[in-house]
Amino acid sequence: MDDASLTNRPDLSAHWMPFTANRQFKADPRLFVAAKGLYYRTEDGREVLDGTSGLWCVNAGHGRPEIAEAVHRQLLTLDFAPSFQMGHPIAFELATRLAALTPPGLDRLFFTNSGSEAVETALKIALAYHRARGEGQRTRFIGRERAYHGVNFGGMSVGGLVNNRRTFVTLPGVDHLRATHDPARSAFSRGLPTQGAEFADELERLVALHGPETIAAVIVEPVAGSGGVLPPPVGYLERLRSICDHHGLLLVFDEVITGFGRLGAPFAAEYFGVTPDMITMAKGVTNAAIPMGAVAAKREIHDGLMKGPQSAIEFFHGYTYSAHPVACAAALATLDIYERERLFEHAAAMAPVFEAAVHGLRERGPVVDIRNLGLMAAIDLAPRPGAVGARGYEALVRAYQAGLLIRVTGDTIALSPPLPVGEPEIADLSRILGDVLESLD
Ligand code: PXG
Ligand code: PLP
Repeated sequence: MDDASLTNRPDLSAHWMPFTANRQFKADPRLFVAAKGLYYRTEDGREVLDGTSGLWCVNAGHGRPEIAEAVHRQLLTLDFAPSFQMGHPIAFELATRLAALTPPGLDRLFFTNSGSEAVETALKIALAYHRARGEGQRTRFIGRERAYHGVNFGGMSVGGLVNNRRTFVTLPGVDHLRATHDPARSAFSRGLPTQGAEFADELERLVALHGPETIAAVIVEPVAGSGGVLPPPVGYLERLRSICDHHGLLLVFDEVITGFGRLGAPFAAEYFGVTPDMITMAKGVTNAAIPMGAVAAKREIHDGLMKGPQSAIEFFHGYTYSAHPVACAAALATLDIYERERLFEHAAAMAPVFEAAVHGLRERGPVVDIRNLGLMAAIDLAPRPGAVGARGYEALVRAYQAGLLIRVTGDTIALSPPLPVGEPEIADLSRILGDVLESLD
């Protein structure tokens, strides 16, 4: 760090940083000042390979001029239009484009500004839909342990990460399936674990416990992301689908991370060939250039709410910035890039290279498990006795210093490079990370 960059550094005290060890960070900050393609630039002028697509969101790589130009144009054409009782054309255009990308049948889109808001919206749609069908007693939700569904009260409640829950009250009437991770049988699985489809049968147990007629929806990430990249066992999602069908429960796939090519398909639903009733999405929809999220709902769900007099507002829900014109413009430009550059196909082609690279790190340090699917992977480190998370944090700092951005929660390293990643960058990523892992004591 040279002195000039230090004197340029702003005062760090007022910004209360999200999900950050604020005091530790501010004592030794890591600031990015620019980004292009697969690389960030730090305030001291170093290039850092983006091994995480920012926060699993910059799927097309950084600094895309097409998106910047679309945003600029839109701001000067129509910066904002009221979202309630007024409309603007590209919101409809974007909904139609997204409906063509989601699985057949899920062709009604409700826009939000984040994944957290998409989750709240999906839960509320489930309640409203059942109520409109005369099953208003279906108010319970089933989530899963180790799930992340954002930070608002609904998503936190169906989520299963203890640190997100322990300080706050959660909604009543929520139960959880067990997480599918089963290291005793499935450590170092490549792709889907072959064991564990029967974990889905817990849903039958919860249904029997609460009564099927009391449950509105089941929400799962097709591949748990924040909880540590936990691919579902072979057959698990299919089994959840059939239990939901049998008891009239809606199945929601939270695809905030798995959507937009992360698995080499538009959505995980297509990748797995399992069709949920709703999909929540965010992040990659705009390549993270402008915040946006959405819920794709089955047409029957939407149509089930289109009742009553024409003048009635059918669903009492929405955000000031639902379908914000600038976010819509960014999303349309992003979808164009995905299509033109065939980025989902490219991600599918790179997935085996990525799998081989990450599993090649098994002997390079205190590694106890490695999991992967598509362009997402996690490496579990053995916690240092008495200091859970210390090795993980050291790995983050050393990788950053060595020119690689990784994501760490506790002692789990997560990797999710931008979809245009090629063999040379995958090789760099595994070389740098291998050295970092070996340096850990
Ligand atoms: N659902 C899922 C499945 C997510 O992964 C959200 C909802 C919430 O989205 P917003 O846009 O409100 O953050 C997410 C977000 C990480 C990490 O490193 C993951 C997320 C966000 C920030 C960090 O694991 N996932
Ligand atoms: N709080 C107040 C006082 C508001 O007026 C509004 C919106 O009008 C909100 C919260 C919700 O904000 P948003 O629609 O951006 O989610």
